[in-house]
Amino acid sequence: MKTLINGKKITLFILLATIISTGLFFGFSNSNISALDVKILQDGDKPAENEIWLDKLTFIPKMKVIKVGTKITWINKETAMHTVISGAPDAKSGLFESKTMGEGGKFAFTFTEPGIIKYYCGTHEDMMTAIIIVK
Ligand SMILES: [Cu+2]
Repeated sequence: MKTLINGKKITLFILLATIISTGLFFGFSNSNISALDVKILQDGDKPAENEIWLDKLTFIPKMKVIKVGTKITWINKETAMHTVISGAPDAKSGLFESKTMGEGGKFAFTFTEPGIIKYYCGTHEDMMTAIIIVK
């Protein structure tokens, strides 16, 4: 009888531990991984170290920190036509400007100075972000 009670207690402890750890795991996931990241992981496909994808009308990753001398390659992963232009829609900076890219189109630029470089898509001007270049 005593053994049975101990057995039930152990089972209950394991059950509670499982529920708590599962809750922590999913709670952690939900607060730190956006729906977009989850989609990328499910696809089993994500940008390489120095790639930025143009997909679902956004840049992936949206923000990136790189070192001076890094060559970034933007790749259009969808059928929508995109461009990559330095600056902002009302103020091109002139540092770089791609041609219009269809699906699979690529554009590369090597950042040689530290700073924060804003860039956007000329065909979807709400697609706008920045890249941070550090020494
Ligand atoms: Cu675009």
